[in-house]
Amino acid sequence: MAEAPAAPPVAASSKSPAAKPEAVVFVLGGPGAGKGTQCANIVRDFGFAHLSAGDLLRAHMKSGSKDGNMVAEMIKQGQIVPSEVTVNLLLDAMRASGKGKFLIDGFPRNKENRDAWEVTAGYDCDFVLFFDCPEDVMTTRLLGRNEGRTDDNIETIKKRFKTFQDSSMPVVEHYENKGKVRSVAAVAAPEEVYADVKTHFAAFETTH
Ligand code: UP5
Ligand code: MG
Repeated sequence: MAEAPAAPPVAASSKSPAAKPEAVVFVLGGPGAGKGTQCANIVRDFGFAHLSAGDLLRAHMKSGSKDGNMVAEMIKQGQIVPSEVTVNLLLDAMRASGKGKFLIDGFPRNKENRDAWEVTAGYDCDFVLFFDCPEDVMTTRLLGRNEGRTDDNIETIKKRFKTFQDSSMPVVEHYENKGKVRSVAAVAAPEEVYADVKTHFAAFETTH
């Protein structure tokens, strides 16, 4: 008798909810807190796929898609792109990766993002990895990055900080109230920060 096919790890269509993948971690923290830097370490040691919502949006804006100009302008203004665009990019990238463990970097950034994720994906994260970093440290890092990002200038950085405080911190607080936040001080050198990050993933692996 033929075996029933295994359920896909993520939505077969980005419009329909699917079974929850093995692990979904939202990685949050202010602009320049070190989310992308630390995600690379987690990928290397714990076998996660890293999906940066910002990277996906930047690729989308360069792809000539019809809403590309809107996305480009919103990033330059430090504003949060409408959830439908971001959630669909993330779910498509998850499906394309063929992996079952995901770091969702820089998302959800506001309540609308979080609600749209729960409705469209159909499941919540396992936990939130939060990088705690003061604005002066983040400013120095962003101004020294030199990767040609349209938002790494002091005017946009100030707007990004305001958006983060007004819209994104309430998301972190929501998850704090659910006991899902694993917070890491992000000021030290990358390898020291990672030592803390690693303890959270090692603990997750033993209990999950
Ligand atoms: N660096 C890193 N760690 C360091 C350490 N411990 N010590 C010293 N230096 C350190 O790091 C930034 C810089 O600091 C690098 O040069 C690094 O070497 C150094 P990085 O790891 O890149 O930090 P990260 O937190 O990833 O910073 P990033 O600028 O990517 O964060 P943002 O949250 O601002 O950017 P993101 O790409 O996620 O989003 C950009 C924009 O896209 C948003 O402002 C918004 O307009 C839009 N967006 C949405 O609308 N919706 C989304 O869901 C996501 C994004
Ligand atoms: Mg980043």
